Amino acid sequence: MTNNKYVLDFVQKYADLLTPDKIVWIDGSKQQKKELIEQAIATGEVMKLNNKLLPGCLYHRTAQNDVARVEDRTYICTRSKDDAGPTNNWMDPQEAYTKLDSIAKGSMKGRTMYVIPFSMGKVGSRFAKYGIELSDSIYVVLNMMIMTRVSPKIYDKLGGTDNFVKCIHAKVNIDLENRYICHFPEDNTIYSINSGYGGNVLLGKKCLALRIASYQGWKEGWMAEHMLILGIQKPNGETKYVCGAFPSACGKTNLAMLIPPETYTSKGYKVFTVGDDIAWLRKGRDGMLYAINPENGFFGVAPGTNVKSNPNALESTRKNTIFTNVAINLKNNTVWWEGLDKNPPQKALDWKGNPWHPGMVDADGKPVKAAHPNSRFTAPIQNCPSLSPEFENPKGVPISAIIFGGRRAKTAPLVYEARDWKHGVFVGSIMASETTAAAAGQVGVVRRDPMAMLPFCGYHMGDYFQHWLNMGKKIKNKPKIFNVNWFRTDENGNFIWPGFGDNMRVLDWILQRCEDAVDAVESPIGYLPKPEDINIEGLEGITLDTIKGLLEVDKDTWKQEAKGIEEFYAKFGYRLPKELRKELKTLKSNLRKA
Ligand code: OXD
Ligand code: MN
Repeated sequence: MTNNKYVLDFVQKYADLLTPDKIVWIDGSKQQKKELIEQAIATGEVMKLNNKLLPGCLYHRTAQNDVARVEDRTYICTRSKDDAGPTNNWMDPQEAYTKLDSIAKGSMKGRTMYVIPFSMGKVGSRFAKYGIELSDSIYVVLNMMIMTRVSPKIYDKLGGTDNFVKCIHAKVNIDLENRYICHFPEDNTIYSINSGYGGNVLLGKKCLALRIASYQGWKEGWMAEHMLILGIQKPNGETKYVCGAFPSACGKTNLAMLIPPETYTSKGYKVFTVGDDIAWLRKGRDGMLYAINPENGFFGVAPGTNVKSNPNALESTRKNTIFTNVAINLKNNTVWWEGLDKNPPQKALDWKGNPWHPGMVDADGKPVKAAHPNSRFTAPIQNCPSLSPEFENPKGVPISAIIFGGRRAKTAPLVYEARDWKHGVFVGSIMASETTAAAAGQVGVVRRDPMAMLPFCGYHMGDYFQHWLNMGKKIKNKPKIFNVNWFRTDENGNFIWPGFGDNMRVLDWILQRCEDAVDAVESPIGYLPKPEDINIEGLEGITLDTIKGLLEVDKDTWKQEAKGIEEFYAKFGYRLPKELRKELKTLKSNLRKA
């Protein structure tokens, strides 16, 4: 497959350690894929679904102790502990290699090791980064073939160099106590053991495209961000692009695939999806910031996805998709999950493989879920009806606005604009979400999640903030930066803003601000819309007064917020950029004066 010495040495080194019975080099061909699917069906690793209703779709169940990313077992292994920073778990690289090697040693005996060459970003583009993942899971191979560009062309592109991320995945025995997801940014290496769940094992995604790439971007002058990318085509045919960073489970996939309300579609507006989870950003020759989505598929949360909440996502899953930990409808061998429709299957298997029926309760009388709340679909991006025609553009798309957002019941208004790039970096750095009643534990606990990168930044977050500030100095035509909050609640705890497609109304204001087409009002936290500038035409139950309420900035709440920010910032010590300290001072003084 290749003569590249570095690739051959890498494969040999781990073959010697893990001792697989066989090594299979993945060539990206249809024939090989077909054979792998047949093998995985024969062993029960995957199941075929109804080929008429869900052509080419497969089903997989993970181990019950292995259903989500494990942040507490995820490490950044830099030589100096300080370089991983206060927001990451750290392990000494030598200690980590030795520990993981000793756990994984010999674990592929009786198994096959697959060698998966993949690219994040279009092969050959200036954005692209290459990786080679070794894995003993056909499920991983099949998922990587959807989520990334798997191709032996990557060996040609390497041209004899070691310019690839070494990714090692060994299932071992899916032992939670010995599960480790380790990143070695200084060695361009990822090492994941004892898991078979997506985010821990599809190493191109969170591990490479965010943790390792954020470090590479820092060193090389670009950015890897936990952001969706969408395009808004205006009635005159012009398309403007926006990136948005939101913590996990805040609706990024829904926003990326938004269908505008009638009042916009009737005028000719259209929204295009470029990406739903990750953006890589680089300065373009024209001084604008350009973004690509380095992925090639969606690894989306199934529950709650339905024809109303996200028809584009649902449509994306109707063919050649892998479903993980959803329920099986035994009547027709299709899939179901909570929130798909109001017709749960009368006879089903739940995500654990147990018989399930509607209304089922456990021994404590609690409802039994058919699908795991974090059950997923892995869908090819080309299936998405709203996919942007620019998705494959190797140059990326020019970004007009960056949006940050979180889940705040009271603090943040529906939308506000940062005064400038520096202030925008501050706004991103103070991003936070509150725990909701739906989650176990206390309600309203604030979790700071700067730029939605808390679990994904591969180096010291203070240096990361500085990198953002430095990028601002390099980009001549900087995107404007905004913060949105779809989750403000009324006195009964109900969401006030309808969200989903109606978020287009907020995007509309944002675009108008980018084009200097509308005024704004100064406030202690940044620029706010004039309430009448948020289009509420055709929106039932929302009046100008509702919008006024949604845009309110309560001084006392924000004084509390400033205290929380100060405490959070204290973690970063001398590595917190002085510009951000200054922004916090400005916020406090604005609140005093207001
Ligand atoms: C994801 C996440 O799976 O952010 O995208 O957790
Ligand atoms: Mn994500």
